[in-house]
Amino acid sequence: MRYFQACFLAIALLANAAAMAAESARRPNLIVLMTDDQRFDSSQAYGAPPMPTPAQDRLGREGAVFRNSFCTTALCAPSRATLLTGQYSSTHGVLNHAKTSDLRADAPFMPELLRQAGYQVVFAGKSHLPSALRNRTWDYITGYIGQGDYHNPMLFEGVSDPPVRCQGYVDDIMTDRVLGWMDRRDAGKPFALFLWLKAPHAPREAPARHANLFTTLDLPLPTTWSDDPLQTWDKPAAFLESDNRIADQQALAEMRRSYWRCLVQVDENIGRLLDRLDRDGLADNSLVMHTSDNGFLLGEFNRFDKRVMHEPSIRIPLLMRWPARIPAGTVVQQMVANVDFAPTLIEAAGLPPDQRMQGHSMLPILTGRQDNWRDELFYEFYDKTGAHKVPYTRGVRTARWKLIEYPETTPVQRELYDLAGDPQERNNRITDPELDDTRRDLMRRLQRLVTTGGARVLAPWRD
Ligand code: SGN
Repeated sequence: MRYFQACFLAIALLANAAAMAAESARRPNLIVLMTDDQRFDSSQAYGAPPMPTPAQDRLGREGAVFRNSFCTTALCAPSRATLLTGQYSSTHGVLNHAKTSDLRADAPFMPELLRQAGYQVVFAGKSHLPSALRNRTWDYITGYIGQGDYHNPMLFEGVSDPPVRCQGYVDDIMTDRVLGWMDRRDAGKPFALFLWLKAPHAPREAPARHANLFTTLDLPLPTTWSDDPLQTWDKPAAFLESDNRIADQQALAEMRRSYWRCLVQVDENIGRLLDRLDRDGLADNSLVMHTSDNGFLLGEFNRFDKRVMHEPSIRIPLLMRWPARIPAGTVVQQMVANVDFAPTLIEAAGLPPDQRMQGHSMLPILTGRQDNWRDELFYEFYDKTGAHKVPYTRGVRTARWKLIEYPETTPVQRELYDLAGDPQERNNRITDPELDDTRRDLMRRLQRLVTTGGARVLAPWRD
């Protein structure tokens, strides 16, 4: 009898182990492609940039295009940290680009949660965190400290060796290294791969093969370009006095040329990765997402850069393909934020939600399982001493309205836009008596988000 019981137990254990192995084999690979300062409308999947973008278009066509995707702070390091933790900047602790501004020890670190669940985890490229993520455990990590260089960059591999000078173009090398790792990976385990490219961040240098592109590019001026930008727009001093004005049309033309030139290789490198997934038969059960850390003003209101809460700065591209779960051609209209990305990856990996994360998995809205999605988006910005002198900013955006405030100004300066009638945010209606109720409602929402929204907001609430 004992003998039969033992046999039965052994068979049950084996069956269980086999089921677990099959389950883990089915878990999707997770591939997170990120660029730096890539505008929402810079691929054909969203807009009409001056070059073809076949790889990004393919992701959108074969998966989902999120039409309303936003960052919760438009700055590189805090935004990247939000993707990695599912938390707001003021909660995970990366507020700006100060050398001391790194993740709080108690912040959830999504790649580590995946690693503990059996994923191979790989990071390649720009993190912009002071640690360069070398204080974490990876199956493979390569990248650089801070902004890095485009040409012949100093790159590290592993967590302890010092960076060494490498020949070539940074985003090409990072992609090569990721493809090289794919040759060596353990095919019995799923992987989570973060390939975070440098382009099109300033000082925008394209690879030599594209150096002469767009020399004669002649684009119309942005519709909010003005010959007298300080008088034209009814915006508060906090916005007008930021140091982000483009000198003249010639400077704008040069900025646009270098910006678009830099993005051509981004699509090429994404294409190389997608081709490899095809070749290795991995495409069907891999979730591939492509996004950017923030958007970029490219001449709107005669300005450049990100940081501000206006649409070109906070809107980010988000394409997501996972043929096994997401129907091709899906278009998502709901407002999603980068605080939702980590919870989404965690759910896709089959893990329970991490209660410390402040966003929500987007899988239910992708598969039509959920109607009651967020109807407001919280924004915060804390790099007031960094480049361009943009003051502390916070605000709330709904599908129709946007309230922006600069909490350290006295009296508090604010902007209010009706995005339905004024998507370009030309008319600041903060003092419009017709919108008294709307303004009060948005102020209440913002106060609730600031005081109870879970973010450890730095500037207190003031009426
Ligand atoms: C950094 C900033 C850019 C900024 C340039 C130039 N990037 O590269 O936003 O335009 O400096 O600044 S950041 O995301 O790392 O902050 S300037 O002050 O010299 O014009």
